[in-house]
Amino acid sequence: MAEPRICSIDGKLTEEFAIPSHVEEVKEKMAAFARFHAEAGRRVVLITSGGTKVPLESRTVRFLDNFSSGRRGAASAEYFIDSGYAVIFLHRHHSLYPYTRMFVTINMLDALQFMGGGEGAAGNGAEVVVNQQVLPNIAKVLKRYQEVKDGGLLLPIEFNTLSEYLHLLKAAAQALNSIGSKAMFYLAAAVSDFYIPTSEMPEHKIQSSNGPLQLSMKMVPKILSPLVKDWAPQAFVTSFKLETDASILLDKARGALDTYRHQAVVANVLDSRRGYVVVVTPETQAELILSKEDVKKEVEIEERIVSNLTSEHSKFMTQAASAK
Ligand code: 9Z3
Repeated sequence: MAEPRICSIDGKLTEEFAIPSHVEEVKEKMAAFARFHAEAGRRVVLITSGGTKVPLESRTVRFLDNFSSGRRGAASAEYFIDSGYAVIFLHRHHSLYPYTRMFVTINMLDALQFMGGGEGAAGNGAEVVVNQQVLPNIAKVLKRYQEVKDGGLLLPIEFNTLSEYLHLLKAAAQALNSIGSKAMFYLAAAVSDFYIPTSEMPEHKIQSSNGPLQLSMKMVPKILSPLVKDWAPQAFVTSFKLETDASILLDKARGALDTYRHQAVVANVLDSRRGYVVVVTPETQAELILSKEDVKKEVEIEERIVSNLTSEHSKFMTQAASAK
């Protein structure tokens, strides 16, 4: 019998990528979050962050992953919130997280001091104090984190596998569609271009006794296309373009804008990504560079990226309003 033809990306997503059981519940949460903040006059940005995990076996022992730490997404979330946005943070489980990102390399037990007291051998109720030399800026960061939490300005959503990422991004796009041009997408996650469909994946651990492993992987559908055309057509969409060869970067970024007809591409090279990016729009090209002085003052490039994009977003919203 002939294989059923899967014509659309929607069809492909449903057929080839397992749908996470909680996707509808998460979609409702994201829609309520977007409606609430839009009614309060806030813009909402959906940030994707971190790498994706592509399993090689259905009872997964091995998988393909990539370098992304999630720092770009986590830092940007903080700057978007500082600029008045509410943030949906769609991030890879255990990748860097806004506010806590500054402390992940610190051993928590080195940062705390046991002061005695408490009851019994377990010391329940004992006094424990924070060593602020080990956790620099902890008071300032904690204060800000609590304000953000109390204000309900950050909605974290986790993904782990490529399938979860794809379905949750689709759900997010549909959830944000109702707030029109107030929505921004900031697609900083490093998403795999290749995968093994469930139907072709071995169930059990691949045996090394069978000799060297040859993998044949399919292309992951270009999700930017339906996102821009169908799921959230009124939103401001920023994608990221990563290369290791700087000489092809800008052509690739322009190519993406021509193909998908979205609003902006942040172009970056792997090794220089913390200090240099180019924000490309159909009409403009802005080079953002951190000077030595900036680095000394611990300025982060995400602050510049967010500042550039929020003003592009403002122009976009004004144009959308005047076109009505
Ligand atoms: C990026 O280019 C991000 O800036 C980084 C940030 C992943 C480099 P970190 O997480 O790094 O702070 O360690 N993201 C998009 C990468 C990507 O896979 N882009 C695709 C491409 O270039 C298109 S969506 O083809």
